[in-house]
Amino acid sequence: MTAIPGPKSQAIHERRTKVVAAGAASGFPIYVDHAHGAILVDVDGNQFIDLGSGIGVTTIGHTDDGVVAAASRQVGELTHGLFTITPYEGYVRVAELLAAHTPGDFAKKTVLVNAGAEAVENGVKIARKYTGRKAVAVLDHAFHGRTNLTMAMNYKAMPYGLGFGPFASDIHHAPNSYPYHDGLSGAEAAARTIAFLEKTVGAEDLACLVAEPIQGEGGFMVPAEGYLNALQKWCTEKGVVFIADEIQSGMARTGKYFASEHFGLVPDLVLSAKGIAGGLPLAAVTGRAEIMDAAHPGGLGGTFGGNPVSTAAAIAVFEAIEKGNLLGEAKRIENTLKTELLRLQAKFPIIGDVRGLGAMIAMEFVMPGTENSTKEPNAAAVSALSKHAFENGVILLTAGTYGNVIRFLPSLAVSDALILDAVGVIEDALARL
Ligand code: PLZ
Repeated sequence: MTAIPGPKSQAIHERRTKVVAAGAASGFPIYVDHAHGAILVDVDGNQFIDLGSGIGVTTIGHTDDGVVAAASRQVGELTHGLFTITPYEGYVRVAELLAAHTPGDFAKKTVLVNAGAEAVENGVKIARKYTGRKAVAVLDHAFHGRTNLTMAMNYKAMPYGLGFGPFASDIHHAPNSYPYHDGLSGAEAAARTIAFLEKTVGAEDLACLVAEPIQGEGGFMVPAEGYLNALQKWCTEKGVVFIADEIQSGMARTGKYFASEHFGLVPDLVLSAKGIAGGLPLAAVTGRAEIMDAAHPGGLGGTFGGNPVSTAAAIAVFEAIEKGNLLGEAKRIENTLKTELLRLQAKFPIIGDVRGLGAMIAMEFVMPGTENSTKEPNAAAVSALSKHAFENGVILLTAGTYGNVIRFLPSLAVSDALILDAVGVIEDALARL
């Protein structure tokens, strides 16, 4: 409708620069008016194909009819109860749904909180109380949040941590599995991780290992086969709580309720957030009843955790996944998108790797070489591609420790036609580049 950004977006942007903290910077200078399915409409009437879903939040689509109806009904009935004071059924129902859909056939319990970082915090808290141990292990290239503890758990200092310390102590960063770069088998990569933890921490001191089954901000690394299983086995033998951070990879995103299922993993605790409530803030720690119940009554809580409107929306999300066969839709998206991206990779050698599962797919960009491409990160290509896509109506997110990954997190409501439309824009951008 207008040049991007349009005049109305520009006017809001001008006001924003005076009153919004610089730290809360935005990736794109358009202001969204409304959205539905996989389409965002800005205040100037421009439409964008949204391949990011607000970093994997509107997994079942923007303003899904079921979520809108459930949340709207709930707003008129009860907006706040504070579950730990005067409880309500929605919280219990979400805990039942999480117990049913997280991996593992054993008694499970849940605590609901507001956001992903708070779920990570609570997972660690519970693991420490259960084990009586203090140390926490994470993997290289991880992202776990922006609170003090979770900043210490992130791999990347800039922009997440730099200057914001001192950080929580006793956090140990172990090497991960990154098949495109390390070339290690799952067993070899796991032996390296375990050797590191045994040497530098000692299993006896470790309360938990927190791992993203497919790393999100780090660049959608799918670990080598058997890697996570070997880590879980080691954790079980050593009494270390294995926590799967499924905040980005969970809730049907990869074609299973939780990405752990692709690997046959049964984590002790599973962390959910992002897609769980269709855009409303909600997060959860779900896991083995005996571990969850280690936290004493009154030891877990928070004013807004498990808000009634968010829990009503979450129940509608679980219904939508079942009714719309969204696990199947994630596989459809994987087929369409991966086929197209592999075609682009064959044409443009700066696409070093195409990887991911379901609607969590990425391309890693590398520098051209004289004969073959190198594996050196090419962040410039990623910024140029993302900029061109944006100016041509496609919201594309970047990722990766070196900023050289384009990640696709479309809603499961995105049609093949929209995917192909967006790929056309990407192909055009790559040809120009
Ligand atoms: N764990 C695996 O992906 C959030 C970060 C957005 P919150 N990822 C998006 C940003 O710029 O801060 C995330 C994640 C994984 C934890 C978190 C943290 O979740 O809901 O953002 O706190």
